Amino acid sequence: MNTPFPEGFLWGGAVAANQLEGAYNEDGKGLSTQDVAPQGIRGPITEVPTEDNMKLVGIDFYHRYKEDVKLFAEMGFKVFRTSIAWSRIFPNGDELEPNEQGLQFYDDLFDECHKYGIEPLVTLSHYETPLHLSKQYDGWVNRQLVGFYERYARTVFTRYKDKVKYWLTFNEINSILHEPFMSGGIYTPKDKLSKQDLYQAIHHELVASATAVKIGHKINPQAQIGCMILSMPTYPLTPNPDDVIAAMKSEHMNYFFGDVHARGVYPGYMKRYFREHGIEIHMEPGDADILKHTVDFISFSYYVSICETGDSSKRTQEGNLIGGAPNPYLKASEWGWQIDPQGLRYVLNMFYDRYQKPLFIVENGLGAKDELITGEDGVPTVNDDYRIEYLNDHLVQVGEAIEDGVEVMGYTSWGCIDLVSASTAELSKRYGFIYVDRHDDNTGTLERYRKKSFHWYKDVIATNGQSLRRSGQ
Ligand code: BGP
Repeated sequence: MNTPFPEGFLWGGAVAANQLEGAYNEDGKGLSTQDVAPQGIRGPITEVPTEDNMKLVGIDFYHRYKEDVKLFAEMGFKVFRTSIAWSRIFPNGDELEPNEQGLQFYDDLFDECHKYGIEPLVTLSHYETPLHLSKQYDGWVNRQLVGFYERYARTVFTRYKDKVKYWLTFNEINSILHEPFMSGGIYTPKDKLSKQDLYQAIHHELVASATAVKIGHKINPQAQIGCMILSMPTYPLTPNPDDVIAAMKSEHMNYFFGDVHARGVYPGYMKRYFREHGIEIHMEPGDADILKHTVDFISFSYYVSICETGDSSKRTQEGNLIGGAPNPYLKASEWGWQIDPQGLRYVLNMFYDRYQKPLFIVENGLGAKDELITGEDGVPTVNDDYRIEYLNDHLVQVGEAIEDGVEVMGYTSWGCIDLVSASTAELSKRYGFIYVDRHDDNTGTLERYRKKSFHWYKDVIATNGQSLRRSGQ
């Protein structure tokens, strides 16, 4: 077949527990940081869960996963990325014994995937620290979190040894720089959090991540354990060297996380940053050795690229968590995220040049408003040509990167079934191939319907990418 995608390429889709499972207080689950964040990342948090929090119900995946996995199988998924809700396994996070009902749920889910030959790809921590760890310990600022996370990781690695081969340690680990509560469970408000505490928290996560790699390999030598980075290629706004250096510095802030995960040491530019900002990372004996347990592969999300400039008055763009200056050559989504398919080829090359490790694109997609219509067969559907175009153009660029020699393990498009948005907590920001009848005012039947993109993606997978259309074709 005339396709750049290698045989065995892992096609699939991605979700996160807190954005679709619902059942936030069932079967012994404890509260997580998401259960008190009804308005998404930047909104205020509440004392207790409130009814307007769409995530409490999600799309009721907890009770409907069999129907959903069947639909994924119909599309031909080879892999399904989801996360384990830490607070289902350790409701408060600091218990000594896990919650059996929580463990059983994921046993059943992974069995269901295997029934159809779908390999689970599991994120240990996807924006949902147990709330107790956040409130009582201030999240990852506290060194004790390393031990709690280790116990959790050991528990699930052991339990799912024969069911899960691919693991990710922290979702978009670098997002803690911008969203310390959601990403790092840090309860101290962002404007009161010192750089010292922030970078100490990051150190704890990096140590925890490397510890997970170490124990994961011990428990199952076949396990493939990766880090997960929010990628955002940064272009200089102009050829002005000030802009070029500003772009380089911005890239460093994100590469820092990949560098430690892939090379096992702190890079020189971060040591300089620490010196210049009066930050002293407290390292315990053994930390430097632990960090040497580097990841098997690098995974990342990709939605947008940004521009950087030395002139801070030009930095206005709203992007996926990280701002920047708008790129005059690119169009944006309805939520202002600039669309740049070639940026994906670029970032794949950059990561591969830097690390020479296999790469996995574990998030990419278009959040858009969909209109449910009656299809020719009388069944409701969505004509989401805009989503097809977005995904097609990005996948063509993945093919280009593979032609460039980049080793790409797979691609899981974000929100393969409609779910609650992380940044805005809306359901109307839809990414799925499968439409879910649920709305921002909490109404809806929760019925599932195949969109046009469902059939399109099925074809892409069946032909291993041969059906993708390059522009002009
Ligand atoms: C990433 C998160 C996901 C996801 C995605 C889309 O940052 O890892 O959890 O939600 O972005 O973002 P949003 O849901 O805000 O549109």
